[in-house]
Parts: sequence; structure tokens; C-alpha cells
Amino acid sequence: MTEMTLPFHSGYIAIVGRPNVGKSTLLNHLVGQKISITSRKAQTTRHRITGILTEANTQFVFVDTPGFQTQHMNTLNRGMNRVVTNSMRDVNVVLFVIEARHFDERDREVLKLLPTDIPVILVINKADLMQDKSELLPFIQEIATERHFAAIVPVSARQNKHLDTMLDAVRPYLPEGEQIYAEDEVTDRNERFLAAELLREKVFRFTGDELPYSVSVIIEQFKLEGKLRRINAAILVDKDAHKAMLIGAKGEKLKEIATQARLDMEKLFDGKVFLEVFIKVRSGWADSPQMLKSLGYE
Ligand SMILES: Nc1nc2c(ncn2[C@@H]2O[C@H](COP(=O)(O)OP(=O)(O)OP(=O)(O)O)[C@@H](O)[C@H]2O)c(=O)[nH]1
Ligand SMILES: [Mg+2]
Repeated sequence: MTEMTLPFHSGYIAIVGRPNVGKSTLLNHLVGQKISITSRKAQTTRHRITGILTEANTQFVFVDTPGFQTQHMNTLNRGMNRVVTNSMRDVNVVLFVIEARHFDERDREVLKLLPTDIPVILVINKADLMQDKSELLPFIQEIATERHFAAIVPVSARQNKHLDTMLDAVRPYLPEGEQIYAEDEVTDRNERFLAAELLREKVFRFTGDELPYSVSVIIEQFKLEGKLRRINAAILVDKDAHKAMLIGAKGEKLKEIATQARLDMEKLFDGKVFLEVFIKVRSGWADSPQMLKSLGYE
């Protein structure tokens, strides 16, 4: 008996939307690992991050992007918006993510940027927050008047609901082609980058509202000693006052941040991590072209 081999399909899928709609949560649940940091604060993601999902006959290469900024236009935010627009070039599909029940001007700004020559799938995330399911249809109808969508899929990224339906909607748009990445790869980002991001996530999660936006992380040393990863990281802040806030009373805050970051790193890297964290004051880093370059912005 001859075995039938189905042709392989692969392609790129950009995940775009305003800040905080759940793009990175969606990416993480799609690939089954925490490769893109998340928080309840807006503007968590600052870079383009690729997440890879490989099935028997298909490879999905998702591209998570920063939430599109419409306020506070410093050099960093302009750079982040450039990442968003550039990420939508050369992809096969765009996932335009919005939040159930909330569609506002900030979503409309992103809608205006969406390419007209690439299929766009509307992903209505946080569907779990919609108590009254009868609200869904009128909500969909309202947005569907704004432009043509290749498909409209309500999901709950956090609860892993309907992600299969979403993948089924993407599938027809992935062309026949070779595997782009090896099947065991989940991201194109290296451990150094992921370590910096996991530490930055803890700053987002363990500090007040203002601080996270003025913070950045640099890995100063990353050494592999057998199975142990020895990492020295610097958290860059804008002001001395921010440094004090990060350290907290008796250094408790910084200790908690470092511990939680280390635990996440050990989980992701599947090995022991020795993490040392320093804080450095570098005022105006978010507007310094030189600093931004060293953080990976062109
Ligand atoms: N209830 C609910 N909350 C969700 C869902 N998906 C994400 N969230 C929450 O929404 C918040 C923002 O999630 P992120 O994944 O960081 O959002 P993002 O769009 O990547 O945000 P930026 O990177 O800042 O643009 C977090 O607190 C998530 O836990 C969902 O399906 N349901
Ligand atoms: Mg994000």
C-alpha cells in the first residue's frame, strides 16, 4: 500500500492590536511556552517576537508585536510603532486582535494601518469576560461594517478557548512550502533576550503604574557553565527616585523581582539559573538613540 503524503504548508502570521488586548498571551498559549511577556499594564511588549507552532503538515510562524501607540510619542514609542507596521509586511495573514465588548478609537487607529492586500482575521479576545453571549453578535456586526475580514473568531487566550478554531481560520492562507524552522523551535529569540524580557516582566508586575515605562533591562553577562546559566542583569531606570522604588524597603522588592524572574527563566530554559540584578540610573534612555540601539532598535 502506498502512503499518502500531504503537502506541507507554512507561513507568517502577524499579531497586531492596541496595547493590552492580549496579543502576547495569545502567542504564548499558541506555542505552549511563555516566550512573550505579559502584564495587565499597557505597553508590555516592546519588540517583535516570533513564536513557532509546528504540526504534522503545517508550520505557523506567529509574530507578536508591541501594542500600537497613539499617545506619548517619545523615540521608544515611535520605534515600537515602526515595529508594528514593518511586521505586517511580508506576512501571509494578519490577526487583528481586539477585546470583547471594547472597540474604540485606539482600535480604529490600528484598523487604518492594516494592509488591504493581505487577509485579516478579526480575533475577539477575552470572550470569557462577555457574560451575556447575546452581546456578541451585535458587537461583531458593528465591527464587520468597518472593513472586510477573512474570518471573525471569538477566543479566550487566557483560558485556551477556541484557539483551534482560530488556527483553522488561518490554515487556508498558508501557502505550500517548506518548514521554516526546526520542529522543536518555539521562538527565534535567544536566551539572552528572553532572560532580559522575563526580568522586565517582573518589574511590570511588581511595581506601581509609572515605573515600568521608564525601565529597561540589559543582560551584562550570560555564561553557560555545564547546565547552570550564570546571568548578570542591569535594570536601567531614569531617576534615583525610581531606583529607590525598585529596591523597596530593606531591598525586599528587588529580591522578589529577581526571584520570580529566576524561577521563570529556570522553567523556560529547563535548567538552573544564578541571577544577579543591578540597578543603574541612566536618565533619558527612552529618548537616547544610542541606548535604543543597544536595546535592539534600529
Ligand atoms: N480575561 C481575560 N484576560 C486576558 C485574556 N488574554 C489576555 N488577558 C489579560 O490581558 C492583559 C494583557 O495581556 P497581554 O498579553 O500582555 O496583552 P498585549 O496585547 O500583549 O499587551 P501589549 O504588549 O502591552 O500591547 C493581561 O493581564 C492578560 O492576563 C483573556 O482571554 N481573558
Ligand atoms: Mg504584548
